[in-house]
Amino acid sequence: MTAARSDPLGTVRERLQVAAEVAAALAEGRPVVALESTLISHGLDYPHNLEVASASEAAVRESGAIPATVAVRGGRLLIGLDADALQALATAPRGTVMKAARPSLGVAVARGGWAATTVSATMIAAHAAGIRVFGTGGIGGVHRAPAGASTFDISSDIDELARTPMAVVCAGPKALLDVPNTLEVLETRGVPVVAVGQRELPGFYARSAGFDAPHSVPDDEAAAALIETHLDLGLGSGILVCVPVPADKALPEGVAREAVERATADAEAAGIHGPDLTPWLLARIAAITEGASVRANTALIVNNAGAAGRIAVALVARAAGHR
Ligand code: PSU
Ligand code: MN
Repeated sequence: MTAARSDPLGTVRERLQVAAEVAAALAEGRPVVALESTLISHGLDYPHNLEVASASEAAVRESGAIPATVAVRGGRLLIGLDADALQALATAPRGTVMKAARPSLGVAVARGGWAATTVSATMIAAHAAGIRVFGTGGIGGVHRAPAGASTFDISSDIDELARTPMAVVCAGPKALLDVPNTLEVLETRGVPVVAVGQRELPGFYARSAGFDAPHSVPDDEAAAALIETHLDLGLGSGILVCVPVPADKALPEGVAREAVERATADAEAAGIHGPDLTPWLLARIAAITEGASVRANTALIVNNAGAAGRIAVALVARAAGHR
């Protein structure tokens, strides 16, 4: 006990409940990919949420890695959900599942019951378990402020990326954010942002945010090489890997922008703030685009899971090559 307490992550580790398959893969140095659960409980509706979660796990397996969906249940941080647990989380009535981020993780653990993990909470749990690659849809960032104003609504995902050394694979900062300001804060906090397969920053619903990413690499293999170097430097920060949404499911630039602007104005008028804002905006954008945003969101989540799997496999192969 004393030894565990001297480790700053000891207390998180003590709360982990790692699925047998995931534990075996980690012990043998095989590739594992963490997946988040807020998109299951707060991002998509049943049965679509379960289909996307299952398809993401399948995409990770197809790449040769083991998926580990992360959530909180009964005061434990689950690393890897079996089919029954995924089903239970996906069908839990709205409002019964907490959204757990770094600031609310203690509350979620103390409360018992189910909590879904955002990017920040998933990073905390996955890193404590020894996982280096995490696939998600979009990260939280700096929200948009009304014209002429500034906002303090900056997701704890940003700070987590600054302090937790792992690769997070996403489709670019969500279009519903203030993307330029999100990039500024990531830069300030020491988080490299790299686009895969193109110079431009992926724009979540659209393939491009309309400007170049800070860095870019040609493919997953090159992404793995960069991740390895970044993590080897021991800087302490994570790295944000941005993969464009599949072309056939992308929303045209103008459609995405218009939907985001309308939804943001509606949220402002409805007085939505705090952790409720991101799920509210996602639902509003889905209504405005008549489901097209959900098709894009689905495609990019599954696509990112596959990319994260290939990157995790490449990282393990590189480590074996150095021995
Ligand atoms: N991207 C999606 N759907 C989601 C989210 C991201 O397509 O549901 C979630 C992620 O879990 C992310 C969180 O970490 O939204 C950010 O919430 P906030 O802005 O409140 O920090
Ligand atoms: Mn917020």
